[in-house]
Amino acid sequence: MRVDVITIFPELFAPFRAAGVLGQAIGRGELILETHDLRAWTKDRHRSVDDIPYGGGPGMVMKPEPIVEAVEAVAGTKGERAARVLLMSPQGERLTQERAKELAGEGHLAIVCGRYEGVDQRAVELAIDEEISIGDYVLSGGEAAAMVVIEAISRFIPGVLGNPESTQMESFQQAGLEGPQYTRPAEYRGLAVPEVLRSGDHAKIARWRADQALARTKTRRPDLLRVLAQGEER
Ligand code: JA5
Repeated sequence: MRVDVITIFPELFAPFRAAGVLGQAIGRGELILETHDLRAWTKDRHRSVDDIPYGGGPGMVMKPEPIVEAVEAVAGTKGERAARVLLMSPQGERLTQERAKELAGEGHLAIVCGRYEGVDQRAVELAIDEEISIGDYVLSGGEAAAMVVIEAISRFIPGVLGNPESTQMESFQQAGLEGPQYTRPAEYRGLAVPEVLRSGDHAKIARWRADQALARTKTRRPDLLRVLAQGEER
């Protein structure tokens, strides 16, 4: 899979690309992640990517030309697009595990990261296939949100995770939360690992874990249980 990111801060992605399972997947060529400095598509002396808003008001708006030309260079023109083009935006559809899986099925994604107060609507209409939000909070730009999208989708790329069982587990558990987890030592600062986990009784352990997961979901995310009970869209 290939992901091209268009941003005025490509340097933000350097440590992200290098670390962990994502870095290993890039090293093996399973994921190609390229960043592109939006200012490369500016033509003025100051390499401007923003301008004042029509109609007045505070802040600046991203100019359409650099974004449209960057997307055309990276993903092709709208009729013959090589990539699905996303814009990180609080106005977009919310990212879910299901949506991440669908996006991972695209061979090629381009992700545009906004800054300032937002993007000229003509750029959205001409260059963007889909706006994606990661949640209802304000960020200063799309870069951190793009990293969330990339990390979520990368986990579906074959070979990215060492242990395919853990993705499967997570997708089974998608409807609910996981329970508590423990590693050694058996006692730490007076807090003991629950005896059942040290019992060796695997059936009993599985039941205990399921109970714990359900109890935690009931108290912390009752909305997820309604989804489970009714099989409604999440
Ligand atoms: C802000 C100029 O889903 C949370 C998000 C917040 C936010 C995103 S996505 N993009 C931007 C942005 O600000 O481009």
